[in-house]
Amino acid sequence: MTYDVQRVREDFPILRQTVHGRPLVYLDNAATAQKPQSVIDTLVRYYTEENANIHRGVHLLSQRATQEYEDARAKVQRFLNAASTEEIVFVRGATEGINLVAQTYGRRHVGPGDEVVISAMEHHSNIVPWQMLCEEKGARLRVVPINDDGEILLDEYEKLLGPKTKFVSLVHVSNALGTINPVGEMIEMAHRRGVPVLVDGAQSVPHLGVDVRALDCDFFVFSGHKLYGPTGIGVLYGKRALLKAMPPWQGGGDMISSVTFEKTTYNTLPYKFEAGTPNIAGGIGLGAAIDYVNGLGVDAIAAHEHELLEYGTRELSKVPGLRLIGTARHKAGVLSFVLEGVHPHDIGTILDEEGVAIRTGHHCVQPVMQRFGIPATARASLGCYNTREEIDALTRALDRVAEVFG
Ligand code: 7TS
Repeated sequence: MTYDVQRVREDFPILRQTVHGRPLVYLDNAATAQKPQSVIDTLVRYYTEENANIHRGVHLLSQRATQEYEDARAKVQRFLNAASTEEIVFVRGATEGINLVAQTYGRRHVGPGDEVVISAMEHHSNIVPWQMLCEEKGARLRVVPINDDGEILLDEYEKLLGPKTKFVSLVHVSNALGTINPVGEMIEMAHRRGVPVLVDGAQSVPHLGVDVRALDCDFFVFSGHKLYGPTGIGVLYGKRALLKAMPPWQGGGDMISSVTFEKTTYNTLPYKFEAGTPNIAGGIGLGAAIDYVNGLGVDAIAAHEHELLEYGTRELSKVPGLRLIGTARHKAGVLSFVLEGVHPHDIGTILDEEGVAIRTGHHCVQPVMQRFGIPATARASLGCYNTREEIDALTRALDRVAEVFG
């Protein structure tokens, strides 16, 4: 079956609008993706017909809301190929998932003189929580370097893994460079030394098929809003045995099994990590987003985006003075670039006037910018609804930038 991108576009009502009098060309999917009508309808239906708190009511609405929320958890479990719904913890997003692991597993297992290993292309959300932990514990953060194409140096990684290594946390797909990291191999290398690994899948889940059991990662996090779902909902996957042994993080309702002033016992998995009323609509909306993505087929989306990435790479390379940042052999749909003599923010502003939405700045990866000796990049990032014509609109708009600054 061929991928009918025009059909896909019809599912996204926001794409019908014009911006500054021009058709919207949305190329900021790494920041957040747009929502299909089915996800929007699910949220409206939930609030119109079902809204109630979950896991507590005997009344019909509460039972329905609980059922839908738990159905969504099962969809996530199947989507990631996790062994059980006990391994799927709903959180606010990738950021909260990483903080949860750092503050529970990390605090328990990382001590003075120990080391936590990350890569040089981590998003700030996979740097700062580990830095905070290391500071608190007197431990050391070690960083695997990358080459000029934006690829991890595996032999350097190997050298960093040692008896002091207590944890490894790696980004699957870089948001700034597009690099797809060989996380399967890197997990195997860590496991040979008995070190657990967290994979930050914020940018991989929307663009590649992810199988947490095939990867054998110990933890995996992603955000719903980059997967065509709502904001404020995300997932922490953890292997059951690890989650079970971990202390809870936040205390409150729903995460307990019984409370007295003397002693509290905790709820079973995954509820032990879900204190307080969660983002119920968000969870249900994420379930609808997963249905949507499954309907298109993750492999079909990946193939479409890959074709666009290759086209975009060719077309952008023809733009005078343009330098692509992130030229790894294995890449997902991210085109980061700088233009000689033009600040990325000026590129962003002129592109916006042409209706082209991209992101400019450091993309929450300041160390990557330092590594490449640049203050910022302009970044076009692809989604399931982008087209070749939109890449052409981007290059045309870049010609306008050249006119203004030429
Ligand atoms: N990890 C990676 C690789 C990311 O790209 C992001 C967000 C996060 C973690 C954090 O996700 P959150 O949903 O918890 O905020 N990346 C971007 C971006 O590239 N532009 O805006 C947000």
